[in-house]
Amino acid sequence: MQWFGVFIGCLLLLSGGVKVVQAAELDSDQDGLSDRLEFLFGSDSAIPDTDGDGYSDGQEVFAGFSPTSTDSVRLPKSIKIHLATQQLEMQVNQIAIRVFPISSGLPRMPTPAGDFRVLQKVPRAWSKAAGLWMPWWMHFSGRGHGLHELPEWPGGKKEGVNHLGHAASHGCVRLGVGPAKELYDWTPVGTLITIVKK
Ligand SMILES: [Ca+2]
Ligand SMILES: [Ca+2]
Repeated sequence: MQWFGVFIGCLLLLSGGVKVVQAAELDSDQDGLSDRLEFLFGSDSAIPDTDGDGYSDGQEVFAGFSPTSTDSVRLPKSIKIHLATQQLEMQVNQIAIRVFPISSGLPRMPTPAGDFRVLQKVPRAWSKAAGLWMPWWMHFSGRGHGLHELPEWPGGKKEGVNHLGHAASHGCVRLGVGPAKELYDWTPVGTLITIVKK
């Protein structure tokens, strides 16, 4: 029942507004990797395919490969969640490549801090107790906490689109339409999730 309790908790919302967390960044060579990230990954911001392997720097970093080497050594993917700022970072080699606004648990039912792993992925999880769909569900705590898109009723009505950027759930981490699926598709089972309070 605890699992379903968390599901229900994730549906309880407070008022608020969406934060803009990413400004447009300069991408001089139009390879999908900003000049700032090219600097951090050591690639050339004037050459779209720095290592000449046929894959652009942006493609390689997003997929977790080095843009400066043709060997097959992977750069680790991870997810970092900042509860204080209600932001989620998709990280490659511990460098944030995307930042999304989230909605985590209320103070009385907080999202747990610590290191976790993605345990299970379900494209569209059904909450039997609440009678609602949780799109792009990724379970991480072993106690029913997960990441998912803003929930939906069977009729198609969607909740909480204007509540991202504020703690509002009973422990889950909610993402907006677009980011939730992008994160789901990008994340293998077993990926490290680090949740910090600051
Ligand atoms: Ca670039
Ligand atoms: Ca390349």
